[in-house]
Amino acid sequence: MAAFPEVGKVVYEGPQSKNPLAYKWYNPDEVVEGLTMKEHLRFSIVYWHTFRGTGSDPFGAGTMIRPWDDGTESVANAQNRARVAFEFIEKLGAPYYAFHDRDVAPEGATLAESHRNFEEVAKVLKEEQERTGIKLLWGTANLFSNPRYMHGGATTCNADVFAYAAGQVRKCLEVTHELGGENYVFWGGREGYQTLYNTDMKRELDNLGRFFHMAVEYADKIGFKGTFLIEPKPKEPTKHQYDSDAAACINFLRAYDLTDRFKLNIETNHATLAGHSMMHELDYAGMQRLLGSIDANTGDLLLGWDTDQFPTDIYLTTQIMWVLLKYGGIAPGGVNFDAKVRRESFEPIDLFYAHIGGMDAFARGLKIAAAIRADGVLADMVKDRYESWTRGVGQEIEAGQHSLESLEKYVLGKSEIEPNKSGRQELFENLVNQYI
Ligand code: XLS
Ligand code: NI
Ligand code: NI
Repeated sequence: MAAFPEVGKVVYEGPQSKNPLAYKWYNPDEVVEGLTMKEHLRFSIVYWHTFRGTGSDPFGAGTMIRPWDDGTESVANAQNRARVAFEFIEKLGAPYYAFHDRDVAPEGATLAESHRNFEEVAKVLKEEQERTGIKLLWGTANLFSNPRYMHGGATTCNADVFAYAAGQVRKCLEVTHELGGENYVFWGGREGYQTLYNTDMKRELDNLGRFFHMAVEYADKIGFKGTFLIEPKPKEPTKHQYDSDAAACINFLRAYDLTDRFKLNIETNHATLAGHSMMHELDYAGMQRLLGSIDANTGDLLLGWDTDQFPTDIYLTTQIMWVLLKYGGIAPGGVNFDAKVRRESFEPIDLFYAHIGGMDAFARGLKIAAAIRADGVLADMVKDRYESWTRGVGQEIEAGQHSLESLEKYVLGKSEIEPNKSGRQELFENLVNQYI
């Protein structure tokens, strides 16, 4: 029996359509800069928010109506839910999904039982992947929900907990590989601290580096070729998350010699919690060739936590797609909707509205970014801004031909230096608005 009988396949009807269950902008086969929208955007649906989110918050119980869910933590319920998830993803026409081990299958009383539960549900995931052609963008292990991880998984003070986390990640890597996962994510759940008074930060970070090397070794052993991704986030649940932003993550990867296998999964709401824009985080990772994938959502700038809202702001999606195009696209990563419907949007149909809106916002951002690039006006203005580096002393400096002394001599020998040019920020902003 269908879980969403009132919804058929969501199709592109164009901007004039008034159908709330149709795409206005996301036209999977439309070609932009030589690739189809489907290939550019590589949309992925998250299992945790969309199929496990209950709508509960610290002030009240869950609100979500999910008629297919019997409310138990049984394997049979998890298997049934998996089939519902694929019905949903298939109707949306999204090519990928992503999960935590504990979203898809219930945790058992022992690690062995958890592994068995995971295997039982993975069988259904595999069947459904084969039936629908939907693929796994990434898997990840939940090393933060169970109370055993109160001090962290790979950065815990308790060596047995580190061992438990290792066993859990080994299994999750095995299942991710078995399901053809194209990436594997580590979001640093409780890898951080609440106070430095009780924390040996050096030891914790060394252990985190060690943990990641173990993951790489195991991946090599089983032939998993996917990209490993770490996901920057500055706070929540810990006061200070070790993977605080793109720059901190990249420094960590370099310090522990992991850059050949790891990249970053950048999330909008995490960027803003870190006091950066998403565009900044993407550009920073991109310029270092360490941009791997994105978690597409948005925060609320008036709130200081990870609200994980669906992205609908066209400026945001334009900026994201602009940077992704600049660095040659996101594959084998994707645009993964790490977003949840609001507690008050409790009906199953809201899941469709949310994703359709997010996918349309990204499709529009892609088209706008491509138009800006095709026109070249902005790029030319940037080029002009840095024009002094293409000739004379600028060119010589960049060619490594100068020292402090030679530059001092150069300036002393001139009657006056070249005047500055206006930054023209307002004009740049006006130009972007012409394409929105
Ligand atoms: C939490 C993270 C999480 C990761 C997956 O803030 O965004 O959802 O993406 O573990
Ligand atoms: Ni995320
Ligand atoms: Ni998040």
